Amino acid sequence: MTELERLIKAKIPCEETGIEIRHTVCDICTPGPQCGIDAYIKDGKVIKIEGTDGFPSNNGVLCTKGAANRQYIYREDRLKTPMKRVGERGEGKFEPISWEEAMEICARELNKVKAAYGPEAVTFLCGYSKWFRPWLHRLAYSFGSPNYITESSTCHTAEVMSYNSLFGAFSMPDLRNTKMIMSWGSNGVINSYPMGRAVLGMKANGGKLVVIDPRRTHLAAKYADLYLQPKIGSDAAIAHAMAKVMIEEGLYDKDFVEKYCYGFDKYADYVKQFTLQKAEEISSVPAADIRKALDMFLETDPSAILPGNGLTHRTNGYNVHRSILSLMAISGRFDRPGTLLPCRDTLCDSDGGFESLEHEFYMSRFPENAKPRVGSERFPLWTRLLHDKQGQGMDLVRHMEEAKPYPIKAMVMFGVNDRMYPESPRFLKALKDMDFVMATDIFHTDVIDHADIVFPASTSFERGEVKCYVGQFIEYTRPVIAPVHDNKDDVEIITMLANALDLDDDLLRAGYDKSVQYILSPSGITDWEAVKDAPLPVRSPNATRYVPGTMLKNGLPTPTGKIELSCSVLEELGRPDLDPLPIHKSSDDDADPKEFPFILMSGARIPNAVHSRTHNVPWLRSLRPEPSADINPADAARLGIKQGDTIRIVSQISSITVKANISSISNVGDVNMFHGYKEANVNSLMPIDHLDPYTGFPGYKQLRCRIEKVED
Ligand SMILES: Nc1nc2c(c(=O)[nH]1)N[C@H]1C(S)=C(S)[C@@H](COP(=O)(O)OP(=O)(O)OC[C@H]3O[C@@H](n4cnc5c(=O)[nH]c(N)nc54)[C@H](O)[C@@H]3O)O[C@H]1N2
Ligand SMILES: Nc1nc2c(c(=O)[nH]1)N[C@H]1C(S)=C(S)[C@@H](COP(=O)(O)OP(=O)(O)OC[C@H]3O[C@@H](n4cnc5c(=O)[nH]c(N)nc54)[C@H](O)[C@@H]3O)O[C@H]1N2
Ligand SMILES: [Mo]
Repeated sequence: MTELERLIKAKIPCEETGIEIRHTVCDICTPGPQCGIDAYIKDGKVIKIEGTDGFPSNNGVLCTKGAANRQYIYREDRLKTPMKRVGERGEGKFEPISWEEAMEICARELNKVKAAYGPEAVTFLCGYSKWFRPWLHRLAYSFGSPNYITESSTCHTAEVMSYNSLFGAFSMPDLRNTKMIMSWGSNGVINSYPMGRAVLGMKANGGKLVVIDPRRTHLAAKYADLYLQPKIGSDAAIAHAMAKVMIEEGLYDKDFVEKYCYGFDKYADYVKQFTLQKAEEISSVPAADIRKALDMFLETDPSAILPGNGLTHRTNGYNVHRSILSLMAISGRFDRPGTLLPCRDTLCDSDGGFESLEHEFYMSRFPENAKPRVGSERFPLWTRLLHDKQGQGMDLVRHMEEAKPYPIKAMVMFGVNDRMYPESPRFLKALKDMDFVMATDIFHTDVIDHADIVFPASTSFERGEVKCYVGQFIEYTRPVIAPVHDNKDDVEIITMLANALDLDDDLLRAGYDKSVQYILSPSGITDWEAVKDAPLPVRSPNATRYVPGTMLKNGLPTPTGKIELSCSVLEELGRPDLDPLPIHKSSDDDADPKEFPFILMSGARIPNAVHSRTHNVPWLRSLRPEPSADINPADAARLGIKQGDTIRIVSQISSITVKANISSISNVGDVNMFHGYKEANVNSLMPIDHLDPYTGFPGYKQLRCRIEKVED
């Protein structure tokens, strides 16, 4: 081997090898982390990646998914060119067409639907990807449709609703300054590395950790000072028992409650029935452990509860989440260092340290005299508590099927996968009845097969974009490679569509750089090219840090101006099925417990997958090659199931076949499985109406089922 061949084999970046390092970010995962990547490029191809040293979210490290980016971007199943459907919807027969022709067809068909049924008959829908959302949002409104909907109908928004109803603002525990964390249905070491690192950092500094999770997670087993393993969905009973002790023993913060809380008497009266013994009966957590967790929480100051999204994935999820936040309120742990602090959104759910014009960017285009959004009548609390103003997508399939209160006739979809929805096959079926369907994705999915016009989207390596990070940093990337195929990034696609539709919207039609710089103009940054050139994210001149105590001083942005232990919006709505108090509910489901004795928790995060998008990445798939469900050894022994046996999970509406993974991570009586697999779609088990009536959120983490061994 020559010296040069050796250098190339070792992927050494230098002039002789022609290998260059260019900087980008990972976009496989949730907003917040989006880690810095050094991409090694040779002859226009990515040959290796590393985490960027000094980058705020990852400082040189990449997780399993991030490390697999090279395989992700060069996947065989990528969409390679714009396409037009030639067979039936769902058949997957397409022919390539030019970008211009495809755009013309979209403009013509969307305008046809608008003329025949009104603009609201076109729904603009997007999945998990966040970076292009403000542009899609504005596109919907500029087109005249109020129906902008995202996967947030199942993700983070129920938590936002819970925070908004108590505090009037989304808040986060101040993990860096707290001395004790109660990680309640949250698993940062797998779900969000910056959060996980903060929790472990607190532990390393001598802080205390309580974990409350039905699954014996790595965090619970390895790091918790105290671990409570409740029955799935029993958490409100535990929270209320803690509140009762605090109130009856005078351990709550009386002055704080008097000054800042609304509805305390009603709440105190309600929680009276939850003795520690009753909470033990409901949750199976020993009363003494509940008491011990409470004492650890109260004896350490500051201390904080970190509740997870997963808590809201049940039909009483909003109340479970609120019952936990109420403990922060009555213990006076809000708006001071080390407790809960209100957050700010600069761009796409991340805080860059200043108020941007993002909200203004789309709301200024909100159509006059718009019809009610999808889901807004069925889920009035959703509409009332969200400042963000989008439809609740869990009513979309019903709306498409019934055409009530008005018809939906066309879909404009960006990165949508049916497997995120309960009873997923119904979404595909409803697509078949549309007049027109347009879809973009990076990969060829079942939804793509149901579209009339398809656009191939770019990965974060092939586009430039802005991200914001905790600590008030802004990152602005440039593409590090040319598009791998004839693909374009989502905002380019939106811009082309806005132009093809000839919308009266110069800013949207001007493209990404102009509009993102408008949105971020309050940052005080004027030389954006310098931000793009910077080796690491920069801080804006106008960035400020939130000063704890400001919100309490200025009055809370709730209708009563106080922290609401009883939700005043619900009191005013007066719906008998929506209780203003965070009530506990024992059963979640109308399935017969004798016929369906197990509780299925689907979608607790695993290290090697993000939803549906990574199941086709070979390195990631190799870590857990087959769809599998965790069942407790005691249940497995009772049913005669051995490790690796094939089992059937049966719900009221359907069944799937998977491998059994016998593990004490799952509690007795629980089954736990990840979602998004094409060959075993766990969401096909879930009835479309298995929803929380307050938020519209699906009960992903609590569904009755039974397990059957499949004989070979
Ligand atoms: N059973 C169960 N179901 C769940 C959950 C659960 O816990 N359990 N969790 C829910 C939650 S919280 C969420 S957030 C949803 C997420 O659910 P989805 O939104 O379905 O998430 P993904 O499968 O990651 O992404 C959807 C599609 O976007 C495509 N995509 C990726 N990047 C881009 C891009 O840059 N541009 C475009 N145009 N497309 C892109 C992917 O290829 C994929 O086909 O799932 C929900 N579904
Ligand atoms: N690796 C990976 N990371 C991800 C994602 C991914 O797909 N893969 N998705 C991202 C997205 S979109 C989101 S929304 C977040 C979700 O973030 P989280 O909500 O934090 O994630 P989950 O893993 O769904 O749930 C966290 C924990 O809640 C527990 N839990 C479930 N039901 C109950 C219950 O009834 N009571 C209690 N006490 N605990 C319960 C689960 O066992 C799990 O360990 O993760 C993000 N991070
Ligand atoms: Mo999510």
